[in-house]
Amino acid sequence: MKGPECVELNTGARMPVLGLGTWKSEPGKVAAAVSKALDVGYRHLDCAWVYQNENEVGEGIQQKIQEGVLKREELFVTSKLWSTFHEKSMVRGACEKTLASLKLDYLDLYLIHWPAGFQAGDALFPIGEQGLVIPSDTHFLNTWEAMEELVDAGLVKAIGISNFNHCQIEQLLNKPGLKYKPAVNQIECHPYLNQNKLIEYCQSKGIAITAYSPLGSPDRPWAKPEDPSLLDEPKIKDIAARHNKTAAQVLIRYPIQRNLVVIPKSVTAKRIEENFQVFDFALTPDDMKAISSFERGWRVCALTSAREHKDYPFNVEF
Ligand code: NAP
Ligand code: SBI
Repeated sequence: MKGPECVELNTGARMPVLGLGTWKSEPGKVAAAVSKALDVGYRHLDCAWVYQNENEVGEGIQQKIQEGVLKREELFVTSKLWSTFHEKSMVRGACEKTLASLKLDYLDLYLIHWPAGFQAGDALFPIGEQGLVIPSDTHFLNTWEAMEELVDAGLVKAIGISNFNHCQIEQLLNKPGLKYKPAVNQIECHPYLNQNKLIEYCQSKGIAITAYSPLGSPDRPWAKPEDPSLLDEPKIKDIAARHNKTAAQVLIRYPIQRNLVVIPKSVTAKRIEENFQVFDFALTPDDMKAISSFERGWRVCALTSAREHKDYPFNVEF
């Protein structure tokens, strides 16, 4: 079977432009979702320690490798270092836990999930008196050195970042003694938050972009009835109808035509299949322009409990 399209990373590795997201995928459903995705041709999975479901994601992977549907080397698996593990001494252990849960001996990509470090401990979001997250006294430049060691130890093929703004990336690229540049910045990106400036900056530095929440994350826990809804936008539905496609397929095709990687989440078999059927049509330049005009600076993942953190990424323009 012909694999899906890929982008080439600055490591020389190829990363499939479409992956399955797994945030909010319940442990009881995600193994079947991963199995279904691998059956229909997905070769890229987006995971994270904080999603608390990596063990079950690993069961889905394991099942399909054992059935001979695919070999490990045909799959691209990303995971992320959670913010409570930013101390240099904690990074390797965190990565090893993720590898054990996923039942893998290496990751294709390991990201620093957020630039801001949180107080170490059992709480994933340690919250202090003001309702704000309690910071750690770490800095991502030091955490990055421990990420580089994971590459040298063979635990991960590539390292990258997520939710970093361009000033933070500039700091990383200018770090004295930098050994490996980030391969990817994974950021929120959809027609309500097109991220033109940050994308242009990263692409100019050879850093690939993964677009998260491409459908506007309708299952985000903090959704309010008055929030805008991409999947219900009449103009997006019109464009979809003209191509005989669904609004979700248009929202997934849109970042692909911007040379981005995209990771829609679903645990519904029919949608997992639908979301993969995006390589048999093309949006026109007019469609692309119309879709980009929904820009409204609207974020799903603003992480407001960290808004006063010294390394909070969203207090600058991009
Ligand atoms: P999303 O992919 O934009 O939306 C997921 C929601 O859309 C789910 O409710 C899903 O429902 C529904 N859906 C999927 N396909 C659909 C279709 N064809 N028609 C109608 N509804 C559909 O949201 P997301 O989960 O926030 O983002 C995607 C992934 O990006 C995450 O899962 C995660 O892997 C990653 N992410 C990373 C970060 C970060 O900080 N790095 C932050 C956010 C997200 P069902 O599942 O019920 O089918
Ligand atoms: C979680 F598991 C819990 C909360 C939460 O809020 C911010 C967005 C995020 C994240 O950090 N990465 C995600 O994919 N979702 C998340 C995850």
